[in-house]
Amino acid sequence: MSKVNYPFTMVKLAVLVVLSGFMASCSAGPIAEISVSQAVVKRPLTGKTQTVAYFELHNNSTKQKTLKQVRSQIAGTIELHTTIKSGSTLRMQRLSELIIPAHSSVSFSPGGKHLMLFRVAELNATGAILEFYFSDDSTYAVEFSIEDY
Ligand SMILES: [Cu+2]
Repeated sequence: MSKVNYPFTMVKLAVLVVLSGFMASCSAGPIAEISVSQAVVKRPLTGKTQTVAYFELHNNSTKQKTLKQVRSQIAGTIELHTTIKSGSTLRMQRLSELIIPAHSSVSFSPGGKHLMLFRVAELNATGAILEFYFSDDSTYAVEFSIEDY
């Protein structure tokens, strides 16, 4: 009997190990619906209280997400801006919201979309948390690094 059961038990053990490995990866968290990479806040120039932030915003979900607002303790106000070319001049335009289609990314980078931070205190730290608010009431706290221009 034991000679028959032994290999069977081994198989069950192997399945258990695979399952517990799977569950461990689940408890570490499934891929978040929203992720942010290359998140940088530029340290305001001396005497200035406004600055910009850049990042890549990834929608990893199967639904479109609408970014409504970004807030942080380091700034009085944060606006979503895009850059519009009119003739030969570039000018910034405020966006009331930003739609990120399912399974896609939006780049906030120099010359394009960016976050505009107003009433920024002196930034001596190397990082700051910005909170992203979406229309579906989901919010994400994102760690930005603070870098010089
Ligand atoms: Cu701007």
